[in-house]
Amino acid sequence: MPKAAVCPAINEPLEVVDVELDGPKAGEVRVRMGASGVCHSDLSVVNGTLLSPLPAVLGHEGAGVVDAIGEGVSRVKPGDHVVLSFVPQCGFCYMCTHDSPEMCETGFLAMAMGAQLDMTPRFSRDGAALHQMSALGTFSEELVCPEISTVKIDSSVPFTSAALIGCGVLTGFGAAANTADIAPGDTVAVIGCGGVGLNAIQGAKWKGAERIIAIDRFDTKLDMAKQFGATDLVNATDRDPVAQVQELTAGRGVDVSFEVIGLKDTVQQAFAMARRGGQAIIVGVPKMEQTMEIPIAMELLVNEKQVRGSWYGSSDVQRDVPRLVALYQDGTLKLDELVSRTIGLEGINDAFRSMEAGEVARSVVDYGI
Ligand code: COD
Ligand code: ZN
Ligand code: ZN
Repeated sequence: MPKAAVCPAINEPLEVVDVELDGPKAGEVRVRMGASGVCHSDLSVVNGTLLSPLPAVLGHEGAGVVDAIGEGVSRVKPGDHVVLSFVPQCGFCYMCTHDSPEMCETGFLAMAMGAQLDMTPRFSRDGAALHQMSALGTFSEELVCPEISTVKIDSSVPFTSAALIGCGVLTGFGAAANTADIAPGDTVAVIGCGGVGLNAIQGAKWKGAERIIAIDRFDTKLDMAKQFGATDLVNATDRDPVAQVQELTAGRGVDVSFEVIGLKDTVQQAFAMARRGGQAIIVGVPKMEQTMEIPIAMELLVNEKQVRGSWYGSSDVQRDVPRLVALYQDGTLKLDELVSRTIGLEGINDAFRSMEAGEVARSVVDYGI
């Protein structure tokens, strides 16, 4: 019986309890978890910003070792180390075959249902089904997930660092590397330097951006942004960040801006600080009812500005996870530095508090295997 952190209902603290886990069915694998990052979207499920069926085992950013496989599984075998993808990518649906596996139709259904591809979850408690966030539920010592949610990695990568690839790194790095059109020498701005924003900075640097303007409310986050490649630091609480960016760019604005928080105000700021012909890439997800205002004549037409959403960093996980692991191994990609603290499952509620207080890039649950 694995121990897991269960979210019983919106606005309730997570409960760490023993849960039942069924074995893997056809096309599924059982993974003994090595580590799980605590991401802002886990908190968004708890506070109701992100709708996900409850009660559920939360957690969607993890890595571990395969310990059993269901019928027909060929991608991985027991003993393999894997990073888990929070979007199952089938490779066959319309979106997967149109260069958009991050929007896999098969995967989205399972995610929306908080279940496996057959729409049933494998966790239960006292006989009642428990949903699995993103078809995973990485806040559990063990889980069962679709084979297509796993990507095999080199066993030399520590689980606490590998785990972060599964959400924060793919989302942030991919927004810059895959979604945005960044050319060598460009100037970019990243609004929000949490675990995901720091990876957008790393991705922009990898694409050859020359100036990277980091924007946050906390100087502690800006100091981290500098370590990750930012060249200019803007504290948004001092003065209007758009005005500060205009001053840093001779009044022109940036080639590409990233919003990595999920607030209407900062989405508007990202759009305003993009130069004529520039791009605003929206990574954060605001509340469902939020809309954005765009002056059509001046901004869309005359200024030819683009605004583009980036879901899961437009990632193809089978292509991008091995690329990120290689960049980590050659020292280009910082992962260890993203781990601010390691905790046990019982520390998750406090990890949410420290995330909101701006104390950490990432808290990571270390299962100690
Ligand atoms: N101005 C400047 N900075 C701000 C402001 C503001 N008004 N408000 C907050 N910030 C800073 C905070 O100080 C913090 O440093 C940062 O913004 C947010 O960081 P975290 O660590 O709280 O959040 P992340 O990096 O873990 O997650 C950010 C996301 C944008 C990914 C997340 O919040 C979100 O919207 N997730 C949904 C998008 C998505 O892809 N979800 C799928 C699974 S994550
Ligand atoms: Zn996440
Ligand atoms: Zn698909």
